[in-house]
Amino acid sequence: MLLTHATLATMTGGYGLIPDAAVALEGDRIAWAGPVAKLPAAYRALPETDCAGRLVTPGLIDCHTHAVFAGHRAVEFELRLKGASYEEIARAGGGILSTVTATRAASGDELLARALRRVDQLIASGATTIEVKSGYGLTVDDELKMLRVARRIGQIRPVTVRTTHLAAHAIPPEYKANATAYIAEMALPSLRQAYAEDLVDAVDAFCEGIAFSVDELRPLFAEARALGLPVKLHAEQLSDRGGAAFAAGQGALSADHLEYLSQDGITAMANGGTVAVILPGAFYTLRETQVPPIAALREAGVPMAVATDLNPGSSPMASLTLAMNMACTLFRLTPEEALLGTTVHAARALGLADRGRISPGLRADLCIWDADHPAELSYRIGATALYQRIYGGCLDA
Ligand code: DI6
Ligand code: FE
Repeated sequence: MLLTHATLATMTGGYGLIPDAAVALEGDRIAWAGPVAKLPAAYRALPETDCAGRLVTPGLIDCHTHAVFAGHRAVEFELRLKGASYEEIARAGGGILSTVTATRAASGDELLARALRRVDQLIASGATTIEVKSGYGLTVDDELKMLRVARRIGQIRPVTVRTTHLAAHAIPPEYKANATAYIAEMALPSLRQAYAEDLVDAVDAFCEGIAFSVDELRPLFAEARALGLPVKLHAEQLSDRGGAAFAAGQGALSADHLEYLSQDGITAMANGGTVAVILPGAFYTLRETQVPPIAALREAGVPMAVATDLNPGSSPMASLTLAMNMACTLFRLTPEEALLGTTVHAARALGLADRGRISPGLRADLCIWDADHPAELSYRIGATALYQRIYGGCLDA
């Protein structure tokens, strides 16, 4: 396939804009990209799609979602608006644990049907790669059930799914407050079994006062390392627990949320090459007031990714372009940083070297937008400017 007359944002060195560009695709790979006037003769006979000046970007990447779950938490939304905090609701047995109850009761087929509705919204916002976490099962069988559903999504929809084991998301009531026993008796065995069934691409945990401490998570990250799986961490979302520095010290792909990140945490992330995943949907939903230290992250050269955190509690949002809008308006990312955050840096946060830019040899995952400047993707509020999507070299039907 040959795209012509595109306004191309290659995302190499910032936007990497090329006006009146062509992109040649061979199979599921990009073969060539550059000005139409310089298109090599070898590609001129390919079947042509005229983009008529429209913006073409890499397919977007949502590197942090909890897209598989049952039920909803609208009642908690009401409680928070009456003054209850996310932490108070969690400590009273609601929050994540109420979604655990609903998810345990649901069959794999039910979970899949519900997840597909959300994933279709992500796809409609331009996603071609998404990450999906477990973490609402909290038994071996229910965590595996979630991961199997996540894998099936990638088999039946034109989207790459990267799965993340998140058994260390909350402590279920059967373990009361015994985090150490929960990690030893449930999180580690479920990780080993998920690995044995090839259901897991990475390991995540929630490091927080209402969840797990750094010390409680050490055995889990040690097991991940033994299995050769990369780690990442929900860190410094509601308080500074030293999670980001711990994760960076373990070579983590990313530390995510980061509203309460310290300068020590920033330095550790810069040294560790750990991506900062910014999740403005959770900040917005929880009416958080402490903004992540964006200027200091930028100053330290820490790459910033932007994701939806799609989940029923803190971020019921299924649009990557809305996440980009919020990252700009709430956190003052530039629109260029926001787009780098859902392409180049999101790919890095997933450990994927074969996507996120438009460059020969990379996957032919592209979005054609009803837009002529890349800042438009961040500027509109919740609009779907997607015109056509190309996944693995194929235009969506
Ligand atoms: N932090 C979050 O924002 C999500 N998970 C986490 O560790 C929220 C998950 C939920 O509230 O259901
Ligand atoms: Fe999350």
